[in-house]
Amino acid sequence: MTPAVSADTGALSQAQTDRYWRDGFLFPVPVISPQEAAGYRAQLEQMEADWREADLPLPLGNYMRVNAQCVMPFAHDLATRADVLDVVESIIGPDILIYSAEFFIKNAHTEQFVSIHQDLTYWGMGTTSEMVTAWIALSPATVESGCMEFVAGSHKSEILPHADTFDDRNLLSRGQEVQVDVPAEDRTPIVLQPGQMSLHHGLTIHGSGPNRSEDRRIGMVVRYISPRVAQSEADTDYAMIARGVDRIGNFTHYGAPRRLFDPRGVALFDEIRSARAKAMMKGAAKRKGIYA
Ligand SMILES: O=C(O)CCC(=O)C(=O)O
Repeated sequence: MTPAVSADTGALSQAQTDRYWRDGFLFPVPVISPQEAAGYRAQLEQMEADWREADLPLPLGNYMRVNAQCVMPFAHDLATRADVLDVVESIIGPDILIYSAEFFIKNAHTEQFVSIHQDLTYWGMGTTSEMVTAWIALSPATVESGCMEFVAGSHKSEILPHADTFDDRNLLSRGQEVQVDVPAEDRTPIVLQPGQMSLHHGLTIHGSGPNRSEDRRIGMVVRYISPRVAQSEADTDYAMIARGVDRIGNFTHYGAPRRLFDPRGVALFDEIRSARAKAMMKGAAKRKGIYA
């Protein structure tokens, strides 16, 4: 079990960062209290109740699944908390951009899953190590509820061949699956309690199974990048400054949403979605799901 982050600075210890770079992931890292996690979950579920039937340009699930930081103030708030950013800074340095905040939710007793994949496959960012994903648990992520599984050391490989499945139960944009066999003994279950997070590298092979538990499995996933990351597939790309400065200018920046689904945020969401579709759907035989 990974010890708590250092009490004085909030940064990871040298042993923890060494472990991240050795394995391609690190967990559990406690970042917020279980009570705070329950508070974010309550805001999320209130939003779902209030906006599920609302007249939004896209289904509510699209706004939850990517770029929630554009339209949901509570998602922006959690993604920019100092306790989270202090940890992220230990991996990618003091200048931190939010690329996307995403809710990966599996309802109780459902068949939804995430096929094993490497995140960077369709991001148009090459094999950069200057991005890290934080997966923050807002409910228990256990083997029973379908927690993620990581393959230690797999971040040291290149981007491996993936095949699209477009399976409706798959939470990924194109149901992409890495074309390698991963024996069960090579998979580490990433068990997290509410308020804990895991970190993973963009090349780490990972996936997750169905939720067989009585509760929803809710993770808020934040993709953080350094300003040095560059987009090479999409014509333009966007990111939000969470900490520090961007002296490079590879991304168009934008501000925090003022309220849930304010029109400016909704328009921005669609602008980003359209721009990224070129990279995210590159080579896909069909357009389906988030980037359709
Ligand atoms: O939440 C999951 O089960 C998978 C999430 C995932 O693929 C990711 O965070 O990159």
